[in-house]
Amino acid sequence: MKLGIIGLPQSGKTSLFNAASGKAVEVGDFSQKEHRAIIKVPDSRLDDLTTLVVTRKVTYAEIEFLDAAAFTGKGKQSGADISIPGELRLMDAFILVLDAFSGERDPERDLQIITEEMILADLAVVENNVEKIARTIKVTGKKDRARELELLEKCRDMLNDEKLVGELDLSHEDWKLLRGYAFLTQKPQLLVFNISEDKLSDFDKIFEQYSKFRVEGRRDIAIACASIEMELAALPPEDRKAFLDDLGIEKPVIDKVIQRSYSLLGLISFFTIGEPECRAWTIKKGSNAPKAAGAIHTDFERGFIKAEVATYEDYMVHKTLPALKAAAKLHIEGKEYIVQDGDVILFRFNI
Ligand SMILES: Nc1nc2c(ncn2[C@@H]2O[C@H](COP(=O)(O)OP(=O)(O)OP(=O)(O)O)[C@@H](O)[C@H]2O)c(=O)[nH]1
Ligand SMILES: [Mg+2]
Repeated sequence: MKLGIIGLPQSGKTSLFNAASGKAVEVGDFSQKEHRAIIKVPDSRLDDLTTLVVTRKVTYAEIEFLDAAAFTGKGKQSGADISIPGELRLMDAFILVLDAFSGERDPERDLQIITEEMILADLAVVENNVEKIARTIKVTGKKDRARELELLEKCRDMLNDEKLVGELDLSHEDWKLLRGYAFLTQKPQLLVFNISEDKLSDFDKIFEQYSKFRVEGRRDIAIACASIEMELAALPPEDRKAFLDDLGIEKPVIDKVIQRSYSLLGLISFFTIGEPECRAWTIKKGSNAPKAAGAIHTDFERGFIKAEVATYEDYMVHKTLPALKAAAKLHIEGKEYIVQDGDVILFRFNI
């Protein structure tokens, strides 16, 4: 899973990237350089479960972050999508950073500028392909791409109305037909309002102020001070607590940013715990037990027999398999079982 950190120049993208990755890439250098990192998804449940067993290895879920080159807002003048890095089409979702710290920018307006750029870029894709497909249908007389053409025209109408492709209400089948176009305005977004250090105490008020931007399943928001988060990530773990206490924050906000983007992607975690490894595994929400087994190994999916499942909460109460069994908190589940976020699972399979 890949997340693109995007935004206007000097909005704090690289600072946020450093905070999330623990790297120390140069910030404020106007270099427009791209950076990449694999980020561990912080999960206190995995930390807790790990205390119950003697284990050699702890493995967190991971997502890939791309600190992308800035949007310049120049697409509008030129009428082309030159300012949009093509690689952004490969992202599963965006973390969109907005300058709410300098006092020189209006975050709402900046969001508008970025949205307009994305709309223009998507329109260019639509226009190109509408013509192409219409021609193919005309030349070959084959109607099998007629639905795709219809959908592209729907996309065009949306975009011309300055709406996002993601706002279309389409069936799963229809979305599949559009998948290859990788529309920027279809991807889920996490808006990060990057506030200054002295506003941290107004956190709740600011969150409230920007809550109107949230759209269930498509757009979420987070409030962070990227430069503070970056400083925090650079500290040795034993010094972080004092730093946080000083600022009056409970946990690094970056953890929340990562967790929110993870759930925005429609992802959940289940856990396996044991002596060789305690691990969080990533699956799409709604996956059944064999599919979850397949996240570990494809053979596990094919040879799936059953899953022995306990919730994280029950595991923390009863602590061992025999105790869970005795308390009737270990559930035997079959192929139809839909795995839930936080399940601790032992798979039985036959290969
Ligand atoms: N006060 C304050 N300054 C910040 C904050 N976030 C970023 N900055 C400053 O803003 C400048 C730009 O930060 P970067 O993280 O490099 O921003 P960017 O979006 O990566 O910039 P480009 O890659 O050049 O587009 C730096 O001087 C940062 O120190 C913040 O939360 N508070
Ligand atoms: Mg940068």
